[in-house]
Amino acid sequence: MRRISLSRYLIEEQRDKGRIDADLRLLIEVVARACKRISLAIGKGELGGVLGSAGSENVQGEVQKKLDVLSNEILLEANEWGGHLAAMASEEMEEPHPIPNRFPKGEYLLVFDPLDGSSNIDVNVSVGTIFSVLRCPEGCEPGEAAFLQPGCEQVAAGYALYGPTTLLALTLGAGVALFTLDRELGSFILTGDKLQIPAETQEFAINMSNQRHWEEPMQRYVGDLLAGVDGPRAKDFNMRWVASMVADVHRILTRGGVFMYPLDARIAGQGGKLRLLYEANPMAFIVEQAGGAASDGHQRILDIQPQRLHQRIPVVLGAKNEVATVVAYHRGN
Ligand code: P6P
Repeated sequence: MRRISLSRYLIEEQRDKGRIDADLRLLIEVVARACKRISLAIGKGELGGVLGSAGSENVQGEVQKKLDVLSNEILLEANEWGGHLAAMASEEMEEPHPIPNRFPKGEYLLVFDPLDGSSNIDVNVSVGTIFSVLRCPEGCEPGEAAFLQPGCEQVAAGYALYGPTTLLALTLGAGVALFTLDRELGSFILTGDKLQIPAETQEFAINMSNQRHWEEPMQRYVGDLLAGVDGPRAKDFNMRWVASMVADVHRILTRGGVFMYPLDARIAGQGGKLRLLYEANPMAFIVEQAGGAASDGHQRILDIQPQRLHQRIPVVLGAKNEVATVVAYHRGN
């Protein structure tokens, strides 16, 4: 593996492969730099005075952590002056964030979850930033409607994982690359490329405490997993649940598995728990680019036409054959 920097990787994608233009290269570099700042803030923990609640709620009605607010501000400030964006949207803001008139505007839309899994911060468990890049439709005002594009329209997606090391996973539509932050250099260095998720797995990720609320097909599917080698699946399964989507998805990208946040009776009225535009879509793009699959239990996530900026959906993603099995259970096969 050539240990090249993210900057060199992006230059090669632009100059040698013509896969991205200068504005998209700048966008990814700016987001990566913002993630480095977020990583630094998280790393200080209590010493940085950034733990605990911000004393406010976000558009989702969730209590905001100080780091949710700080991470959101870091991403907004980093991205508004470069001239590469038409607008931004975030889990933490009800409406899209327009580019201030004092700055030039570009053709890209950036939508992100600035700090996913933030309930884990105060207990020092990995959290992450998830981002998705779309093109602003020609002649379209960069308001909410501009963002309501199916996930198959994404031109790039990625996540930063703030764990024992800070990692950046990135897809530009031709495979998934992985970068590790070299804290001495302050650069993301390529440490993985063309990542692949095995089609089969014996490891699933779900919050089992919600079991009694799931729809019948999911109850039956997970029940058969738990029955192990004596059950209809005729093999034993292991379970993991970090409750940080970035950490769970990264494990799947690294060693396989299937991740599920299904509908349940508590949240059926909301359409699910995870958000389509800045959690499900970017992760689905990454997972499919690594040979996996991503469904809402019935259809491909990347084909879903969003109706609202903060729309929620059920999510099943990871090992292609295991996702197909979950869909088959939902179809009653
Ligand atoms: P639960 C974090 O809040 C998140 O949005 C995802 O990162 C994670 O997979 C899920 O919710 C965890 O939900 O209900 O298990 O706490």
